[in-house]
Amino acid sequence: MTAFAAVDLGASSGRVIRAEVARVGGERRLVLEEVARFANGAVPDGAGTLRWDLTGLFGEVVQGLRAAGRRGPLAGIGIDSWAVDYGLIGADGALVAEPVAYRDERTAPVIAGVHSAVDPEELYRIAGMQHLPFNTIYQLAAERAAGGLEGVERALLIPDLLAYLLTGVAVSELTNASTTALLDQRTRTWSTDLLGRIGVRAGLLPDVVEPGHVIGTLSESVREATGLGEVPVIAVGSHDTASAVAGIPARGADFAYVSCGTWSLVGVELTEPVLTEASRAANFTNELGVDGTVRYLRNVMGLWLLQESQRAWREAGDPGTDISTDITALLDAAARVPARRTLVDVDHPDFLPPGDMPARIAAHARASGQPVPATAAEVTRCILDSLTVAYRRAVREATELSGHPVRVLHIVGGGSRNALLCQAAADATGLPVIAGPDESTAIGNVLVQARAVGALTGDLVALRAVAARGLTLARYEPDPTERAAWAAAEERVHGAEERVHV
Ligand code: LRH
Repeated sequence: MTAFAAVDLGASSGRVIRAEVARVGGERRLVLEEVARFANGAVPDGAGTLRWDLTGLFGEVVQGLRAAGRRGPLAGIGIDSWAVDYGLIGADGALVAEPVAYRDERTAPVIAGVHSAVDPEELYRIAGMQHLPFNTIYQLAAERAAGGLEGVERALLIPDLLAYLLTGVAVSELTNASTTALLDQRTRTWSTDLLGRIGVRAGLLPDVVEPGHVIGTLSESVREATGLGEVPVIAVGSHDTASAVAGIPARGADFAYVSCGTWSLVGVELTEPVLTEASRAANFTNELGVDGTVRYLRNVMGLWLLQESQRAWREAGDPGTDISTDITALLDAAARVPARRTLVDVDHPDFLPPGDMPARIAAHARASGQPVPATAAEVTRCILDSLTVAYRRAVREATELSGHPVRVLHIVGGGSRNALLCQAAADATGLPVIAGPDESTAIGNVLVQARAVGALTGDLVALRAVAARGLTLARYEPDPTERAAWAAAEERVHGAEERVHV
């Protein structure tokens, strides 16, 4: 038996999972145990900038590793988190400030300037990223414009930053590096050309390493704080979506996926990027994955809309909406609301920053002449139906633009437990949905570590087969009588798009 710790940080919570590669009846399988869970969230600092409490998160990670180590020795530690954000390291080797969070609006004034230095068509041909206002290229341009890069030694993406704090070694892990829009898809390394054009010195970002690379071992102070020995910190698919997709229990290649958490990442897995103008226009991204794979997907706004709605209801403390804090009761009530009554374009930029989502949804409903969702259940139904429309559209366009055949839709992550959403996704796409596991990110993280130290062998298909053993997955068959209604719903949302001005 060999055990690993997977540190998985999401935008709303983080966890440390201890995973054993065990032998059960002559077969290898993974046995996971969550040893620590803690809240996360971006909060405005005194100057109104949204920041992550990285120092607090690091403390939680250290405590989580301590808890993992108490249960027995560890053969590796792997870290994954949300993409695009970074922390800056000064000449003294310490963090300059808590990292700015991607929902902060600091990039708005610099995007046009970046696009005049590199036009978006050329940028896509080099880096292959969906245009998102928070891509690291814009964040670094904003940072530089504000003088924030002066005297800075390194910029480290969040998992690389945590690995640095654990080991003292600075690297840039490939999968997450690809989300910066500063990586050249052809060479799979930093584009010094792009960095130069936004005025960022090439050495700011450390050398790129592949998932499976051993970054270093725990520093002495971390060994003391965790009670662990010289455990290697191993680069995994450090972009959480890379690990989530590596952990999908797929049997072959002909699948689409929704990695469903704060975001919904919807697409297919390819062996080559699609860098065409049609793909750029459709806003599809080519994130790099484990073993040379490409995640060809669209970022769909995801359960963020529901998470923020729940926050608004909690803060309002309205007793009439008290089911809103109990997710099971809320989803039950939403299931009783008639389907597709009100639909919004979940990817509208209005929904990106934190704030009062029920009010923003109401404004969109009003502006497009639809019934305004009045109760928490109605708002929830509107969000889930609108997400389903976005899934239908993204799956269809991903297969059309890539030519990749798809036979089944895997839904992984926390949203895979949402039966209403999974059934709707099956009905809307016409594909059978296999739902689960919800901890596929931790699974993908561990698979890469286990192979790096020789506890598992084989390609991604073989690794996924190990992870799939012993899992109980739900299956949702598409109801063909629902298909036309979803097609009409998609038409309604995207036909109505131009008319919505709020
Ligand atoms: C999901 C995710 C997604 C990114 C976003 C910033 O957690 O990593 O893939 O685009 O966060």
